[in-house]
Amino acid sequence: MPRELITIQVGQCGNQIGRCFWQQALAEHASAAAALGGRATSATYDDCMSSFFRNVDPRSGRDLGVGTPLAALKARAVLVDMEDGVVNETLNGPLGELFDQRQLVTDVYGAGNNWAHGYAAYGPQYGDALLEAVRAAAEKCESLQSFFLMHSMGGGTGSGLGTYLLSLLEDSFPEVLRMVTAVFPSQDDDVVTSPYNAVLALRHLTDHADCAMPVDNQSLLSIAAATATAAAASSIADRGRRSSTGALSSSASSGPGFDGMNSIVASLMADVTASARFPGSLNVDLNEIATNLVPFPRMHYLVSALSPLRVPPPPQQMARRASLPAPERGPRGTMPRLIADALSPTRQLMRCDPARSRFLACSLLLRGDVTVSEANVGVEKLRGSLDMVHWNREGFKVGLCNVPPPGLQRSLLCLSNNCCVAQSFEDLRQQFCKLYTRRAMVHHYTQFVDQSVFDEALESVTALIADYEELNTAPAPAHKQWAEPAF
Ligand SMILES: Nc1nc2c(ncn2[C@@H]2O[C@H](COP(=O)(O)OP(=O)(O)O)[C@@H](O)[C@H]2O)c(=O)[nH]1
Ligand SMILES: [Mg+2]
Repeated sequence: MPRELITIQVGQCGNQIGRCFWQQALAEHASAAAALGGRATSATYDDCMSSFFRNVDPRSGRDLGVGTPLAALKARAVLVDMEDGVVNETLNGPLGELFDQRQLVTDVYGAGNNWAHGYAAYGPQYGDALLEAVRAAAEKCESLQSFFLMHSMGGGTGSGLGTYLLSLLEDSFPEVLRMVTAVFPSQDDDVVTSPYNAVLALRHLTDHADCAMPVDNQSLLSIAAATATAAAASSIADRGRRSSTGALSSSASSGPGFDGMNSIVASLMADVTASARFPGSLNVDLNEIATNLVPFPRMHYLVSALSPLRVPPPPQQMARRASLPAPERGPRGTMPRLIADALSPTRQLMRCDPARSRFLACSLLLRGDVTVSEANVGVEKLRGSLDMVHWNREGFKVGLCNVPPPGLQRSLLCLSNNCCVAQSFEDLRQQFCKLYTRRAMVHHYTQFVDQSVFDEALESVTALIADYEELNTAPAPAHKQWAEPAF
């Protein structure tokens, strides 16, 4: 019986990623789509869907159980933004009916890309409303397993209010896992205060999340570009039937450009939760990921890579009321290919190269038609080639979920708890220090918080980097040498 997850999307980035995520979640549960279109009455609400969705009688608002016909799906989600434009777009778009008023916490002014405004002003002001919305969602779960926070680190609302909410969750729901998908700014980010916001938020992510999957916009952008190229190539090869793929890449270039990037993050979240939702021969739920991949509480940053590239379903397929045709199956990647791609630095969702640094642990979450023995052969090869910390040489966690992502036969999500994240955090720390040595823009923050918060955040990120670096360079203890008898 799958356990439930509640997503909490905070700020512009969090809500735009959330929108992509819910589109993909609906596409994945495509067996329900016909009923969503109102044409088939035979589709029923099943266990797999219950992780992410409630099945609600639209007239009475009453929850209908597993096994009943689909009535109306509501997402187990809380939408939070202090500038309500993106949330309103979601509500007025094709996904609008997935959410009701009790799931929303919004204001109109925004946090001005200032972490301190989100954390210290909006936090206390909206803390009760946030908890109430989360409680309402939690009460509708039978066995709530995890919160899934989505936000950016570089702005004000997602970064400030998002991290404030994380400690509220820790206090009010200590037994529920706190997973986070955090979008880090690119080095040429438009938001000039983004290094401050990211480092200030990082301290709270380190202290209050159970597990975080950092992604950065530079990496997302280059993977999205590679995906668009792959999509264009496949549409040339297969022109007639897949002309819609071409429409997707042109909309990505004409729009704000975030759609393709956000869809990669949505795939990450779909894959990391797939094993908790769908059946499989080696199920790995989120608790097991946290248990196996996080050896020390603060060192909970998992670098992710998806293999193969995912071409998202065209927008018209993802509309809530549209019928979803059975996805076309792409080529069937071999295990060595999937693994090699997932370890390539060009595929990491964070600017990192895990294969060249030491692993604390590694997880391979496979979906589709991969057999246990194929997976074992893959892990065996990795065991010989990756640098694992000496006290966790067996630290591989493998998951096998039968249901592949739409459009693929098989896929791999590789999650690495790897010392290479230290370099990304060091780059961020240096950007922070460039501003902070001059105390530039600090006065915007000291309206809301004491300046000591800057020093504490700097200390926290410095210690985190040092922890990873120490593990990266620590020599393995020499094997005990048996002295040869002296005769
Ligand atoms: N990947 C991605 N990044 C975003 C998106 N929207 C904003 N960002 C990034 O998030 C940061 C700004 O934060 P934003 O979410 O707009 O601020 P907030 O609304 O105050 O939380 C910058 O680094 C932006 O590049 C999005 O939809 N996707
Ligand atoms: Mg905003």
